[in-house]
Amino acid sequence: MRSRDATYPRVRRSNPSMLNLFRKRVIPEPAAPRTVPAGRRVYAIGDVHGRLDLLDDLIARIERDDAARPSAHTDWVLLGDLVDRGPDSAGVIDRVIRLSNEYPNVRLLIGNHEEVFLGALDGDPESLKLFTRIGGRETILSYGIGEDDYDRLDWDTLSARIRAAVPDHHVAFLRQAEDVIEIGDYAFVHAGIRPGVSLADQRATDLRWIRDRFLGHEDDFGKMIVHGHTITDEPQELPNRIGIDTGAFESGRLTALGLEGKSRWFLATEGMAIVDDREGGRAAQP
Ligand SMILES: [Mn+2]
Repeated sequence: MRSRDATYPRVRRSNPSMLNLFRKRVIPEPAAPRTVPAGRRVYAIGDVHGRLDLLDDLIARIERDDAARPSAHTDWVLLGDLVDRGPDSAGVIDRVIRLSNEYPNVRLLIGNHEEVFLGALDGDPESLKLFTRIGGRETILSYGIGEDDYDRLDWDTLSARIRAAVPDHHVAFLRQAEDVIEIGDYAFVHAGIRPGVSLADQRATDLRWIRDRFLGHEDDFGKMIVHGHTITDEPQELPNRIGIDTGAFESGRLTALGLEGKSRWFLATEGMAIVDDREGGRAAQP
């Protein structure tokens, strides 16, 4: 889709026919309702960030919601950023793996935090340093490495300890995470997409990290984009995108979007924040 053209000629109010002509071009027609294919139901889950307590709660809510609706083929889409910041990233990955064993269609998108975690697990020193600056400390501790060791070990030793501590099946699970999932008129990504570039041609770095260029874009993207990555107090439901990262790791509010036919609905945990008494409080985004 092309973006709105700022140089488009101004229309004088005295010429209604011209106004209508230009309106057609400039103001999008009301879009047909976005749908998922008949017989399917989708639940997309926002950034979990180590909050196993909230993930358990939300999964139970989704299971009740799904059971209360007519039988359907149900997809679970995790929008990425399972890890970091919250206290139990290892437990969250275990839980999602268990979910994928319980249900046939559980799919994970790779978030920027998984990207950095995988880089650290590959032994890349810069990734490890970045990892520790964006909440990776909590992930490392959740794999049983002690706080004293975390503080004391040099980078090389810490890197080796992390690689030894994270089970192979966790690494394999993260490595099979996807960058884009398309279902009907919806496309699910972690962060967003670059305007003016087709879904097929998007760069991984945009899909996992983009903010302003995507968030500020007001025109249609073709598909309705469902994303996490950028925190808002409430889910953001706009004509061209739906953001469902409600900052669970500190708000206690983990949000899911349900989709079926033309319908959309939100499910969320109640919003019990954990107390964060660490020095400096939470890290800045990302
Ligand atoms: Mn995130």
